[in-house]
Amino acid sequence: MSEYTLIFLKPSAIKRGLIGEIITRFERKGFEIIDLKMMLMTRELAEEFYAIHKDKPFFKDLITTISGEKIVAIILKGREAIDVVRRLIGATDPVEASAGTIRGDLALDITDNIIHASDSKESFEREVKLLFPEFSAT
Ligand code: FUP
Repeated sequence: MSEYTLIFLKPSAIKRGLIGEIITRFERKGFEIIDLKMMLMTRELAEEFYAIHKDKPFFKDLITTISGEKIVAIILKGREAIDVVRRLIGATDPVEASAGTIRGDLALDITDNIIHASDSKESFEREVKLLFPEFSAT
C-alpha cells in the first residue's frame, strides 16, 4: 500500500555536502518527493520533536547537535514507505548499520547519525504536524 513518511537530514549532512547524495538514494529507489524544505530547527522544535527521549541520557547532546541549525525536511510517498525508508537509512547506531544503508555508508556518530525517518504511522502523523503543519494527505 502506498503511504507517506517523513525524513529530515540533520545539520551535519548539510554541512558535509550530502544533501544530493542522500536524496538521490530515495529517488532512485522510486519514492516520490511530496514536499521538501530547508528550515531552522529551533531548540523548542527539537525538544518537542524528540520529547519521547527527554529522560534519556543522550537527550541533551541530541538537542544540542541539531538546535539552531538548518535541516532539510522531506515528505516521501511510496509502497510501504515507512518500513522501506527505515531499512534504507539503517540502524540508529551507524556502527551497527549495514553497509549499503545511509547510516552504514555515511555516518559514524550515534547521536549525530545524519538522518531521521518516522518509525511508524503514528510517528509520521505526529512529526508531519510539527515540520509540515500545512500537509494533508491526498
Ligand atoms: P532513530 O529512530 O533510528 O533515529 O532512533 P531513536 O528514535 O531511538 O533515537 C533518536 C535519536 O537519538 C537518534 F537519532 C540518535 C539519538 N540516540 C543516541 O544518541 N543514543 C542512543 O543510544 C539512541 C539514540
